[in-house]
Amino acid sequence: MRKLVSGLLAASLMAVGLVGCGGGQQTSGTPAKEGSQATAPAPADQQRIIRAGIGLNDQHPQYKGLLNFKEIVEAETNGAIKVETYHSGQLGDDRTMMEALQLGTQEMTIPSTAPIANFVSDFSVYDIPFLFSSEEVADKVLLESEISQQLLDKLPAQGLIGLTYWENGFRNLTNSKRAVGAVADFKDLKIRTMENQLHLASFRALGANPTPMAFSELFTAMQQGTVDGQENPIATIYLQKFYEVQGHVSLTKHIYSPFVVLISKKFWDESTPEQQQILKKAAEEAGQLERQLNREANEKYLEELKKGGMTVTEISPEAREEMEALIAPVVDQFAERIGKDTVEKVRAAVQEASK
Ligand code: KDG
Repeated sequence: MRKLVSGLLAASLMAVGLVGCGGGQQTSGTPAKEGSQATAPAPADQQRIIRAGIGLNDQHPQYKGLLNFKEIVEAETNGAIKVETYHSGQLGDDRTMMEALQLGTQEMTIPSTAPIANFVSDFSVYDIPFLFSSEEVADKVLLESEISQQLLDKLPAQGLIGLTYWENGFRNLTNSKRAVGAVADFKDLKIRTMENQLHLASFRALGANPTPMAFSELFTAMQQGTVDGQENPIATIYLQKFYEVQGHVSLTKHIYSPFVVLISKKFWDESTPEQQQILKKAAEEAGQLERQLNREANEKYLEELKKGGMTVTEISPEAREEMEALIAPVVDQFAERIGKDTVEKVRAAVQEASK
C-alpha cells in the first residue's frame, strides 16, 4: 500500500512538474548540487526519524508550526518518516544544533538567519536593521524573490538544506533599567544579542553595550543582572515570560531576522525525491500556519504585556530616523562581508515588494 501511495504521489508530482526528470534527486525549488547525491536513499521499508529541535518553548508559534510539519510529513510519507520534536533547547543551542545537522547527528532545526550567518555570511542580509517596512514586504521577498532562494542554495555546501523561511518577527527591545524611546536612552545598556556581528555592531552604534549569548542562557542572565536587556519579538517576550525580569519594552521593530527551516544534508541525500518533495511542501505549508499564529500572538501578547504592567514605549518617526542614521554606516561597512551582490539583490527585491 505504502509503495502504491508513494508511486501515485511520485507520478502526480511528475505531472505537475515538481520533480526533475532524468532520475536525479534534484527538485525544482530545492538545492541539490551536482555530486550531492553520493549517499543512496535509505531502503523504502525502513522507518527514518527526524529529530527536530528549536530553542523556543512549546507555547511558541514556531513549535506549533513544527507540530504541523510533523503531522503533514508523517501522513504524507505513510509513517516512513517520523518526526520527533524538541523545544526549549532540549537538543542544544542554535549553533550546536546546526553543527549537529552538519555532522548528521541531528536532522532538523529552525534557527534565525542571525546565527546562520556564521555558516553562510550572506544570510546576514536579513539582519540589516530596518530592512523590511512590514510583514507583507518580508513575505514577498522571502517567499517569492529569486535571491531568497539563491541564498538557500548556498546552504548545501555547508552540509545544510534550507527548505523555506518562517517568521520569527520584528524584534523589540526590553530592559530592566528604563523606558527607551530615544537614542540617548540606549547609552551603556547591557543588551544580549544573538550571535551575529551585525547585530552587535548596530547596538554599539546606538551607544549600547551589547554582548552575544545563546538563547538558553538569556533568562538567567537577565534575572541575575548580567545583562540589562535583550531584543526579541513580542510573542517570545511574552511566551518566554521575559516580563518577569524586564520592566520595559520599546517597540523598536529594528530587525526582522526570519527563521530558516534546516534539514541535515545527510538526511536529505538519504531521502527519495518524493520524500524530499514532501519535506519541502510540508515546511512551506506549516510555515503559513506558523506565520498566521505568530502574527496573532504578537498582537494579542502586546496587550497582555501592557496589562501586566510593563511600560510600552513607541518609537517616534524622528527617533527611528536617528537610529537608522547611526546604523547606516555600520551596514555599509558590513556590505562587503555579507556580499555586495546579495545586499544589492535583496534591496532591489525589497523595493519591488514595496511598490
Ligand atoms: O528556536 C529558535 C530560537 O532558538 C532563536 O532563534 C530565538 O530569536 C531567538 C533568539 O533571540 O535567540
